[in-house]
Amino acid sequence: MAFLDRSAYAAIERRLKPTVQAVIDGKLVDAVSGRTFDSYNPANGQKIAEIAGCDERDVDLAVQAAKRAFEDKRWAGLSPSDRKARLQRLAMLLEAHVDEFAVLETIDAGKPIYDTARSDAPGSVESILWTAEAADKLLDHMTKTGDTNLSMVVREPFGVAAIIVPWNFPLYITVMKSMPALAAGNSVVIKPAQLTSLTALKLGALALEAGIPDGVLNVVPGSGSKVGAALARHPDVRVISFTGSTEVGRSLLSHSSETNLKRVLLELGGKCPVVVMPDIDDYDYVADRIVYAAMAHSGLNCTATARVLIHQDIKEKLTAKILEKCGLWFCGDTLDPRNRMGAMVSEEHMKGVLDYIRIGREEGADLILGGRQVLEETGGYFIEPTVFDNMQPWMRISREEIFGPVMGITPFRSVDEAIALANDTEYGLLASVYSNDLNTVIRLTREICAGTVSVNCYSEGDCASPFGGFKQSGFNCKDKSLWSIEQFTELKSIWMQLRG
Ligand code: TAP
Repeated sequence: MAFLDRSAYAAIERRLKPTVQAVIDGKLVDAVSGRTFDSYNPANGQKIAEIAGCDERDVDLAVQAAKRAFEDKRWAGLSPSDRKARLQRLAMLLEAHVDEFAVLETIDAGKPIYDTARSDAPGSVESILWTAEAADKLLDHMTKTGDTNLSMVVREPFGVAAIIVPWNFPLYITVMKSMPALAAGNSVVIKPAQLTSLTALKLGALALEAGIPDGVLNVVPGSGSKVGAALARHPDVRVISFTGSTEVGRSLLSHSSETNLKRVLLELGGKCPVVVMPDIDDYDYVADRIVYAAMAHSGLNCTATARVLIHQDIKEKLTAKILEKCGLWFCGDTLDPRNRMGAMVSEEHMKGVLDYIRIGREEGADLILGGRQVLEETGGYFIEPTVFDNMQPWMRISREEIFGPVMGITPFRSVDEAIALANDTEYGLLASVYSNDLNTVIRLTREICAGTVSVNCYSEGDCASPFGGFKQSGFNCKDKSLWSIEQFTELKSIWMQLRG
């Protein structure tokens, strides 16, 4: 794709008028309490907006609006092709503002425009279009019966769906989770991460323009402990879809079990491995992909391949290439598309990542690149690309999700050992394997325990590929694909007696 230049993005930033109110029942509204919270640009520490600081009362208003909208069928009662047309209109509006969304995401989340203009914003347009197109392609079923019966199996929407979004892909995850819920006929209440609420709020405002009926798509900004927990406890929320930490995922399950047994769809963390076999021939390509997989989105990615497992025979040669490729990933002005690395989302998160780097050194891993905060003079929270060698599987930097631009290299000697190392984790979100040997590839892809395995590339697949984790990386949840729509429905059997 072609980027604009830095000055064009800066001009867009100057023109931005962020939506800062909640979107409830078709209106932009202040929080009932009148409270606001501040949003900062993590790349320079400057305040960019004061956002409605919602709490339980706003959640209740949004859920009641969503429930009314569901029950009077202003959305669920439309034909699927009508829902499709309105979602397509929303995608077209987003596309018309795609550069504004990219810039807004960049200043709100600290993500480089290199990521937001190339991936987050256009990827969100693509995701809405794909899901909209699928809305009228889903089929209900009939089962075989004798002549005197008719048996239909139909999918029904739940009603009110809550969508809780993390700060690393604020727009894309909002879209990836809420559009399938809407395509299936549910009404949604979206809670963005407090650190990064602006693109979800802008999307909520655009949805009104697109003809999504009032109350069908609500956005309630505020803290996880107030807004998120209130959604998880609310008796009229029937399904909740969440991406974020394992700890909060667990708490949502507890809230569900203590209240109305709402369905809980969880996409949690990852500590993703890449396995490189000694038969690879293109070291340049493989090193380039490994570094991309670890450093894209500044490493703030649940599918970042932070555990790099390399066959002992090629470790030295490939490690040298990896270090060379890391040289292309420098931190800098996030509105300049030449910079591929952005800032950590907050000072607190940056300190957490730096802590892990210290722990890795204390545990005895060899720090062979980076490891420091950089560009302190900007007021931003930048960490340079960081590589550890000889990371052992017992080390905390190998077992825990760091969520930053940090990769660790671990050698192995056999396919068995590679599989054991790859699976030596409580996570199972994504793995990548590199080999030219078909038998080895098949064995690795089948035996590594992960929701997605990419071969000779780093990829989460396209919109048609289901995305979700195994083990503690996920629970009940497949984002993207037709399954993402189905999971926002319940199967109903209708059995009829006919006159013989
Ligand atoms: P979480 O704390 O899990 O936050 C994710 C979302 O849940 C945010 O909207 C958050 O709200 C909300 N939330 C927080 N506490 C809640 C509660 N008690 N009830 C309901 N909702 C609640 O993740 P984080 O702070 O963004 O990041 C922590 C770690 O999670 C990261 O270091 C990383 O390991 C992991 N993480 C994983 C992913 C993916 S893609 N799997 C994405 C982000 C983070 P507020 O933040 O507004 O309070």
